[in-house]
Amino acid sequence: MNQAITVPDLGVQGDVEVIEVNVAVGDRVAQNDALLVLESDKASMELPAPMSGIVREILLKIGDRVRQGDTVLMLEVDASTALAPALDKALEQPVVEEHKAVQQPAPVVSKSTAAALPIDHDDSSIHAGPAVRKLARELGVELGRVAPSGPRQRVLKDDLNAYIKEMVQKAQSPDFGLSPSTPAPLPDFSQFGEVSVRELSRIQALTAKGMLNSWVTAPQVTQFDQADITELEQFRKEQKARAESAGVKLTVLPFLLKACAYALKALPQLNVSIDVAQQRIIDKHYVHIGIAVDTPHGLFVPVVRDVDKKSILELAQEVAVLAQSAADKKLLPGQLQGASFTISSLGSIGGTAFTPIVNVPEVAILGVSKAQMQPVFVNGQFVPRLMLPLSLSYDHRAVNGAEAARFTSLLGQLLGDIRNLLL
Ligand code: CAO
Repeated sequence: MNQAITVPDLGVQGDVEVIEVNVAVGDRVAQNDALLVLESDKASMELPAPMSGIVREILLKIGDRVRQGDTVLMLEVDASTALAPALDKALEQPVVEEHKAVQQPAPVVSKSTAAALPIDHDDSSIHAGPAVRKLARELGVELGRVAPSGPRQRVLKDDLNAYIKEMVQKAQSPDFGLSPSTPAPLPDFSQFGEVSVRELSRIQALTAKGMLNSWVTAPQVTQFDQADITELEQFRKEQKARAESAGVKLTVLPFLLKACAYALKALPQLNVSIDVAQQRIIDKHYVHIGIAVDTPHGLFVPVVRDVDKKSILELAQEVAVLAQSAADKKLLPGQLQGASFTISSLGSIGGTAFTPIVNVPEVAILGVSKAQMQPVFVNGQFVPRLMLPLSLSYDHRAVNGAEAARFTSLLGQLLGDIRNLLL
């Protein structure tokens, strides 16, 4: 049996515009499925199916204007539901969705038409139908966050689905959804000039992921300082030949390792991890220091264990072995784990300072730049001194600025007179 579905009393003067047609000829609709969305100058309304059936003919299109009594479509009504008592009840007691901003008389319905359900234009003027609003409420989605694609900035069900899909993808992405925003797609660079494309190596991909994780997890500050290593350098040069005869290349790095181990024991606040989720600090009673090693395959950070218990020569030897293993891609997974602090030395390359990124879950990293001869004012006169630039980045959730400044100043004292390391 075909039934003409007509526009009910909308409670508005004159005609209204059809802004959505939600069905097509041949569609099966259930009772209360949205057939159309109508919009007056005051409100939008969904026209729900008064009964279930199959759409046989649609008599209007988007943009048409209709008024009470106009036929909207022909519905082939299911014999079983046409006479269902529930239908009578539904037609006599229309469901009216909350309608905050616009005062609207309750729609009057007849048995040949269903109630048009007013759609609220809430305080922030978000346009969306009752079904979309209901779904958003159930899923806890703030409709204001969903980009609308419907006419007059209307949020459609597809928009809500797209938003939810994007959120789920972000949460499941390799960066754990921590990325502050999804990067914009890259332009086609070939329009600007010749380009070629290379795949990221595994180590480059891991480094990128680790850096992003550190960047978005730890609020970081960098403390700059300088250490006077004039005497240290003199001592190093004196010992270099002796070290070489033992097969060891003696650079500044093992001294830095030793000084950092000493400072980490003296100021253990920098030798911790912070666990914000569990509201606790984990104090490390060991001193394992990672060394950033630059290789043609990418950046590796092998770990020197128990730095506080090893001699300068032992440390020099171990760094050389680890750096060679990194270059040969022969580091074992265990050699890349367990650091409680990191040193990144760019001193052999150059630069005056930089801001290293904390290797989370560690809470501090020391960046070292190139030592330079500088005039330093000592006892009333300028004297040439070899000054080593130090850049200590720290996770400000776990380390206070004062602690960081004490740390670099202690490093300055230790490196300024390495006899301090013996104490
Ligand atoms: N100031 C001045 N000279 C320095 C110096 C400094 N801060 N640090 C090292 N040098 C000197 C060394 O003393 C050595 O000089 P000599 O040949 O006269 O003895 C020379 O520079 C070369 O040192 P090196 O690089 O062979 O050895 P190292 O112990 O200083 O460093 C290693 C070892 C593995 C850390 C280094 O080779 C390396 O890979 N550095 C890069 C680390 C990096 O990429 N960090 C960035 C990470 S974040 O992107």
